Amino acid sequence: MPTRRAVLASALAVATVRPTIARAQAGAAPSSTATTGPATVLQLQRRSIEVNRKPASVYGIRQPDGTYGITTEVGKPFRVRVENKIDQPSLIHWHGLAPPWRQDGVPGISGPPILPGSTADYDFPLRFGGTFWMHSHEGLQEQSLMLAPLIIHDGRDRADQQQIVMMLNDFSFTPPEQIFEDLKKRSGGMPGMASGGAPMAGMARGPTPPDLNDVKYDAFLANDRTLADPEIVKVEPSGHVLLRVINGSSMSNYHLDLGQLKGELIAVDGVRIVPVMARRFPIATAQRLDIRLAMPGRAAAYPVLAVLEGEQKQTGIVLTVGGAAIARIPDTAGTPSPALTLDLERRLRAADPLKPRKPDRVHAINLTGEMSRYIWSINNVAWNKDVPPLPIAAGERVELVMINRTGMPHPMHLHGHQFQVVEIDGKRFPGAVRDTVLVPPGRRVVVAFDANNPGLWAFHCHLLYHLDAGMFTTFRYV
Ligand SMILES: [Cu+2]
Repeated sequence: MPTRRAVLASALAVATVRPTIARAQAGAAPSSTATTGPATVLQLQRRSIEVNRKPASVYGIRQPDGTYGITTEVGKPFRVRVENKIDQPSLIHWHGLAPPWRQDGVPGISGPPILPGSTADYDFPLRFGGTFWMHSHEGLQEQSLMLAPLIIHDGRDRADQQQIVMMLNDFSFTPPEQIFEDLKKRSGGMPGMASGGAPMAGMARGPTPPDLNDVKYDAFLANDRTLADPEIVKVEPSGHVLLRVINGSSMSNYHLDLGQLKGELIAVDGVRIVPVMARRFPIATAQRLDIRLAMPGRAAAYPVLAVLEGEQKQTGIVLTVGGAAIARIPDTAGTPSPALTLDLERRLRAADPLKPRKPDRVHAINLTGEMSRYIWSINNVAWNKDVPPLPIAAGERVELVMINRTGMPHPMHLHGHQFQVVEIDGKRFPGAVRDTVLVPPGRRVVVAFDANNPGLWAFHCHLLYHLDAGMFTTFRYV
């Protein structure tokens, strides 16, 4: 009898010899081409944008008509053909969706990369709506903007509501491979960075300020633009806006600043919460915020800014009512922003929480690292292909107890499932259901999820260079 592991291993082996097709697995509802029409084509491309008045060669994910990413509807199948038009292998992850595992888009985990000139097909049902995104999980391509919005409309969308997508990115003219090399080289003796990886004795919280932003970027982009030439969006006087903010940055957390506007946060990571009103919201790497805005009737320009955590750098878009003049907005804020905290996270309540249940399995997830060599790890193991998956079993309620024993915050992302934040620093509460949660230095965050999507799933820090340096592991169940 083959073991479960052997069966899965052979499934992976099959995937490697059929390099271009990711097929729907058991669990995906069959789709009918007669009723759904042809697949949406997404092309992985090179393109050029202008940053700080200089041309920059980046990647993009576009449909043949130029549309970035996908906007679709809940209940429809996700029928997509990805065409690799770049000169490198690539594979696209549907961040926040729950596809069959072989269609999850993580090279070596869910399937092989798509070779240059090849295609891969995807087909699975969309069971929930919200604000999601897609990005390459191959190498460091995400840093070069191999990413796009993935919006799924559902009953939350109002006919009288203008939808605005705001994609945040960090940008460097230095190639990502060079950035990574520099991080590894300079972490050794750099003062102020030494605390980054050393496992802390106990839960030191306080005297040592956290290390933030270990990459110095040339620019921060909102919808590919800086504040020198921001995107201007016309909105109706007294109109209703649904702002979908996606933090597609590789390494950057922000405070979203609505300025004079007050926002009603209705969803995080695409999932409904009990609404929260505020003017400022934290957004960690890979997270999303859905914010309803009731626009004033008065003609004016309303900047929506994202201020880099711990810094003055900012980016943003401008909403204009009634053709108001738009003043130049500086790309630095007046004062440095604080580090992101869990103050909002612990106030969030899921609109549709998990059914209360004792966990069948609890995994201790220590977030660990060694800053002197720029090695990041989970339970002191830096990821490599020989690391065995963490065991769980189908049908279980699983809890992950994450404790950050490093000096840097880590936005932790689970593939293929949505989890609920159920505890922060020892206090239980029915928090937000989401797919990425920030674990600041020294803090303990517990999430719960139901093992209802069998396969081999990635779980990792979403800071690109931390992920690449080893803060990555997997879960497996059949
Ligand atoms: Cu990290």
